[in-house]
Amino acid sequence: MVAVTPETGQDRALAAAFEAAVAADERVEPRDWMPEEYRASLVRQMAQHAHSEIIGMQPEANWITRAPSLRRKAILMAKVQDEAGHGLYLYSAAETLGTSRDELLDKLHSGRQKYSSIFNYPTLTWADVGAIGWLVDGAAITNQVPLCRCSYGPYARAMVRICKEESFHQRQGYELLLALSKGTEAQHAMAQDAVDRWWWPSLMMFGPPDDESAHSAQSMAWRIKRHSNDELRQRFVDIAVPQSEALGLTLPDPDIRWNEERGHYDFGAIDWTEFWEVLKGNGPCNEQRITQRRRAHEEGAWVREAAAAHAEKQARAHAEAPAQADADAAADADADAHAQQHEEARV
Ligand code: BYC
Repeated sequence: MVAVTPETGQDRALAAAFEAAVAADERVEPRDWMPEEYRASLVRQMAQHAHSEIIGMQPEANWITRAPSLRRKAILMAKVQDEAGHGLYLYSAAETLGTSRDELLDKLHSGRQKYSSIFNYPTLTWADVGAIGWLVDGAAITNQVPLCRCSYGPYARAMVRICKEESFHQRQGYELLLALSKGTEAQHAMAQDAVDRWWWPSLMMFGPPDDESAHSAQSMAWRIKRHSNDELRQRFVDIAVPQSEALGLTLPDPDIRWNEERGHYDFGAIDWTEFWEVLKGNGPCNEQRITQRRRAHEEGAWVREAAAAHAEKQARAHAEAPAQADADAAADADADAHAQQHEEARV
């Protein structure tokens, strides 16, 4: 099952133990022996996933200042913050495989690692926030729930929390779209237009068709992925069609119809040329997204430097005089509290 070439008796025993653990649905943990190809494939997928979370903050953050009410603004801010948190869990999980966050970000910024195709589309109206929640987060959950059973422990555990938060995101998008759909004629039209634009790119999120998916077979053998791209895409369509009916919105695909024999909804052909073009960097927003990401990284350099200097100072103090370091930390906390009081007094 596993593509390794064990050279010694010990290597063969390690490879056999790994294969047996995966076949028995046991979790592989960071200190366990694993084939280099397994490690590399996980880093590839987890890095792409982490990058998608932080790039995914951009299209939605675009609407924070223009949210139509305080309630909607508070919800959207919380959601965008959650996406940053998801990125952090996933970068941390990837670090357990011996890579650093700096290295992964460098690969994102230089175009050597990907992020999800979906975030290269623009958010043109407020209804897009709802369509992203309903369709994009809905597709993400469909893909990610099986990842909670991924063979690599840290990734699987990160996914449990992420999926809980994604479920809330999906509900808020659905509720937002429902309010628009049942609102004025103009609001309904705005919701319909957003769904028309986000439907097909959401189906592309699941990746290329199975016969063009380079990694699926190996990733499924290693139980990183539990289902193929096409299986998950079908599952999503089957969930989304009745939801669209409840929303009072149509999906932009005249070929959608229930297939009694298959027990699934049939749907029309996906434009895979568009998908591959977006992956090559030719989507509507690729350049804007990566430019903004690089700028945010550069502007955050002082925060990373300050945090590293602080951590180094703390570590040095602990190494030199643990008791004194604790006293210093308490003094720092007092100083912070004092500064905060001072700040509040000024306000
Ligand atoms: N976009 O062999 P395949 C979110 C690439 S974030 C771009 O089938 P695999 C959210 C693929 O990487 C959701 N590239 O690959 C955040 C490969 O290229 P490389 C993100 C894609 O890995 C903020 C090539 O095409 N979710 O929900 O077996 C706000 C061949 O593909 C895409 C995840 O990342 C794509 N859509 O399967 C709101 C989930 N699809 O690497 C929401 C974790 C494929 O050889 N990832 N490619 O250069 C996965 O489950 C799998 O990686 C995929 C692809 C199903 C996406």
